[in-house]
Amino acid sequence: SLQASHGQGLRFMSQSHSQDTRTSSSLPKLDLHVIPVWEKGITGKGVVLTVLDDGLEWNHTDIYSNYDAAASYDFNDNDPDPFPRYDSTNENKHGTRCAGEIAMQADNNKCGVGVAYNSKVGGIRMLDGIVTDAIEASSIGFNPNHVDIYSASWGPNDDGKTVEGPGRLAQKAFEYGIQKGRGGKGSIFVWASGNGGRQGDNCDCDGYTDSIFTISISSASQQGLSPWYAEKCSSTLATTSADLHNECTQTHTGTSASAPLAAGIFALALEQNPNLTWRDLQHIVVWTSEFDPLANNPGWKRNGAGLMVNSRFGFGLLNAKALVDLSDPATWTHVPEKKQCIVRDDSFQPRELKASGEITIEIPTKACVGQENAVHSLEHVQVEASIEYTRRGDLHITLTSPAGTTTVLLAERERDTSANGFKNWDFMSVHTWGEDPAGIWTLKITDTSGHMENKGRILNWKLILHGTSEKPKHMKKPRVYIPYNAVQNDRRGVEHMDDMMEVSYRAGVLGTVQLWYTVEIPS
Ligand SMILES: *[C@@H]1O[C@H](CO)[C@@H](O)[C@H](O)[C@H]1NC(C)=O
Ligand SMILES: *[C@@H]1O[C@H](CO)[C@@H](O)[C@H](O)[C@H]1NC(C)=O
Ligand SMILES: [Ca+2]
Ligand SMILES: [Ca+2]
Ligand SMILES: [Ca+2]
Ligand SMILES: [Ca+2]
Repeated sequence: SLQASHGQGLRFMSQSHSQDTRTSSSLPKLDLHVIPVWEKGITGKGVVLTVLDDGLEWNHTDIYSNYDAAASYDFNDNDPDPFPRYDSTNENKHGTRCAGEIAMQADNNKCGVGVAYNSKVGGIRMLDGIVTDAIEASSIGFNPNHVDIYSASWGPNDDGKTVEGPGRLAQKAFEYGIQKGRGGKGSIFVWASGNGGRQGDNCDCDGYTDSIFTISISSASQQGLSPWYAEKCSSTLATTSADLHNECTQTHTGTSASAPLAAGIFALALEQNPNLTWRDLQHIVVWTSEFDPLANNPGWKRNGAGLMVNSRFGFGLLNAKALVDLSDPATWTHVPEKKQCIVRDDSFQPRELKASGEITIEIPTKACVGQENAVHSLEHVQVEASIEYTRRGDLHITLTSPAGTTTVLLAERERDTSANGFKNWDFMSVHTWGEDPAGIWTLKITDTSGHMENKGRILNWKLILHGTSEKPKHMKKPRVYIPYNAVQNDRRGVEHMDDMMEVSYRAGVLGTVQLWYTVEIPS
């Protein structure tokens, strides 16, 4: 059974992180470039979001005018009113905070302003009780021709030893949303990558964030580093940093806060171009996220398509202006039809693995060349595998692409002593995005734990290549990375809006970046 552990992690965290740690106004400034988008008049109009969480205080003075009852439901009590349960021991304010990040009203002298402050926002109350597959499915699939974007900050227990993904019904709801949602353009599912860092968890073992249908968002700390609660994995697409300060929320941090901030930014892109498909949006995120503000972290690599990627941050920090500019319907060309090429070896025999041992499987492929489903330009890659092992958390799995990009598909988890292994688990990576998959892939499984009693075997595997036969138009020229300081200088002078609000992101100390999302209402 699943637990709402990301949300609970956040609640714990926001209590323990209540101080304002900004140090100096002389720090260089960095932002997610939201204000230039607002200045173009793009504020989320016509876009509907919902927050799948512990409820929504919809009559809140700063949310009420943007509240959308048709994007709301209470699956814990089975009624249309998602108002949270408040009692002396449990303040379910998480969903309300997330919705506030997205759509707090501007120009009303109350609280702050949401990133997409003219969007409509609803709440699905579903975390305040036992979270069943049916409740998840109902939430993920709620009113998919009305709701454009779903924001979720929950998943399997973040305890560092769970391996779990969507159940049968939730998986069906994702597939339905992708195929039929938004009039067939595909529901946008924005997912937090998890808060289990302290438990040695990593999101390889979280089938929600690992899904190709979700846009997984990680967070950067105030110092522009990977925070203590963050999880690493190869399915994370991008990063935000969200420490909200305003009159109504002291602080609100963690990947739980990062996902709704990303959802709000995606609402700006959908106002600019409502015709974007779910895959258009993933491509645009990949192509416009900023590596430079997070460059001082370990783990960056340049993939075979020239894209910088990191298992802590995906393709980097979201840049709202670049994202909206690339979405412009006057210039954006839909990415070509999705193709899927499955590579398997029917003569494969189970291979044994022992402690200190290594299994290397070479996978030559022409990527279905000459067939209707040829893939020449990659999006997601999955390795579906069944592995038996006496101690699952000691396994380390990497995949190296023909272009030489090595992705960690599974990192060790100290607390995961389970002997259950993986049964047809989909390991997913976005790190080879844009590469040509033809050539020899290498799958490598190792155990360097020194636990000499360990043993097991890989029973079967298949490599699933997702992508397009034609290179998408925007990728025909190489991605150009602008050095961070240039971006920063470009932003000076647009930081103050003439009306009510200021949003600033402050950058940091010791060559690292300190990020702040500050919302102020002048008196
Ligand atoms: C919202 O509704 C709740 C429950 O009915 C009530 O206690 C609260 O005062 C209301 N808030 C506002 C701002 O009206
Ligand atoms: C979206 O697509 C429809 C149908 O192709 C078209 O009529 C409309 O102009 C498009 N909207 C934008 C903003 O491009
Ligand atoms: Ca209710
Ligand atoms: Ca406000
Ligand atoms: Ca996790
Ligand atoms: Ca995902």
